[in-house]
Amino acid sequence: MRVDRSLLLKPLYRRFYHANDLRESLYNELFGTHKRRAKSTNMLHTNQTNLRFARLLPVSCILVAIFLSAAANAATTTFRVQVPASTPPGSTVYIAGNFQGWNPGSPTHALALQPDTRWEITLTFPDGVPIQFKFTRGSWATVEKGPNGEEIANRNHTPQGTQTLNLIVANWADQPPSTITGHVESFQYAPFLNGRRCWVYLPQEYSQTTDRYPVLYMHDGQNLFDQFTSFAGEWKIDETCELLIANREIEPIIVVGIENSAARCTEYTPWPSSPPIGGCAGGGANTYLQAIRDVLIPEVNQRYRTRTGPANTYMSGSSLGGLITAYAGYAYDEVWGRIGAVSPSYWWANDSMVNFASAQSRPPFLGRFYQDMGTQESGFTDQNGNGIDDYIDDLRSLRDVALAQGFVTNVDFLSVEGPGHTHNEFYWALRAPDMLRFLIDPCPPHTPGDVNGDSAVNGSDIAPFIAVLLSPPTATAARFCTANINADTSVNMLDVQPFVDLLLAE
Ligand SMILES: [Ca+2]
Ligand SMILES: [Ca+2]
Ligand SMILES: [Ca+2]
Ligand SMILES: [Ca+2]
Repeated sequence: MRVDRSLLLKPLYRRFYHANDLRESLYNELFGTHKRRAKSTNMLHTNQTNLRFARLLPVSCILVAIFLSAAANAATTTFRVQVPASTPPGSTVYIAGNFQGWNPGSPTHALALQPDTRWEITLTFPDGVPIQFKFTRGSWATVEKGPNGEEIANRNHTPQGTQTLNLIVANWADQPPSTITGHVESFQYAPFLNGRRCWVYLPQEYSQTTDRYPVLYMHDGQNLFDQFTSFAGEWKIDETCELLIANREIEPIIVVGIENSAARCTEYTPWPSSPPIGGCAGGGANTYLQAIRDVLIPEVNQRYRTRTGPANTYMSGSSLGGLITAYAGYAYDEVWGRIGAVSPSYWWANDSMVNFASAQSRPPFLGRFYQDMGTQESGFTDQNGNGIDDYIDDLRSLRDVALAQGFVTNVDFLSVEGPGHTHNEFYWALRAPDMLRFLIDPCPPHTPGDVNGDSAVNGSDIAPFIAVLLSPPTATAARFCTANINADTSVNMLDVQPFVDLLLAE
């Protein structure tokens, strides 16, 4: 029970200050027996100041006791709650429990959204009395659920003293379960496109290292990781990255997925279309790409341990997001040095992309260029009557431009035609592993044998080399790669002699 000390003490203090004989007043208020004893001895003590203090002493003790008992009976618990990334914007999170009649939407039990995206409330309870509770978004139809969307038991807690609970809501009852795998978070940076939400995939090892990682920027961010937020299923970029990184097929990367908006068509198109298509006149890509370059990328480099520059900054997207990706590779190669254009809308504005690319020479910083297309993007369309699907015609046109510019297939260029593939996330997810394998190397740039990463190969690398040798699956990518001297797929005894050779050569 919450004890308001000021209410208890207020009448005492009032009497303390206004009674003619404060001691008598306090004794009268608190102890009838003391009062009688005090009165019977009053004559003896009238002029003895030291004894007046002696009589005041028990009063002080009582006041202290009141303070202490009030403190001992109340416990304060702060609930810090992480909610699913798919929680609808504008939601309010509530705590409902047996301490407030299980009201799922009590305004006095609404949590407050914190700058770090956690929700927080501090409540006072009787000390040591167990409570039960759950979190809601205002009703039992929006109560929290388990990791697979299942019913969960009430949460239990015994408040004692001052505590902070860090809790995670896995799902909400009114939403399908999230399909996020691994570590995916989101942020909104107000200066970037009015706080456009960006989703960020971080590799498993990120929290255990001080290493820096390349960054893949992707469009249609809400479709990459989670079926809940997606328009028509997810790309499974999170699942694919987890698998390829675990298999050491690609080095760990950071993926930043930029959400699309109602202005998607405008933002993703480099040229106006005449006439407008589906109400979209197009032509906003430069503004959008420059916002990423000038506002988002510096912010991402602040927030995360990134490797920077075109050799470490990549882009991918599909459909119109594939069009703008190819455009970025040709128009902003000094920013994005590797690109993956998936089912790109090269047809936009009368095949302007092919004309734009062919009018220039190879972009000097465009280190890798991947493009793909399904052979059945929109059924089979052959308006030019050459017997080949027109989307494939477009793909091959840009392929021929790239090869003529000096790109070499399987070295720095790859053009993939997906047999029977149509225009949707299912097939983009299917092709994503090969795109990532082509764009992302298995190892970060490294010096074989420099396992501790101090730019020299010497005796100080022996202990870390042995550590990786004894437990290669747990090694970070950087250590695994520097210890894998013979550059095969594992760190084992075959790497020992080459390691010794490197040490002796120094
Ligand atoms: Ca996923
Ligand atoms: Ca054709
Ligand atoms: Ca070293
Ligand atoms: Ca090896």
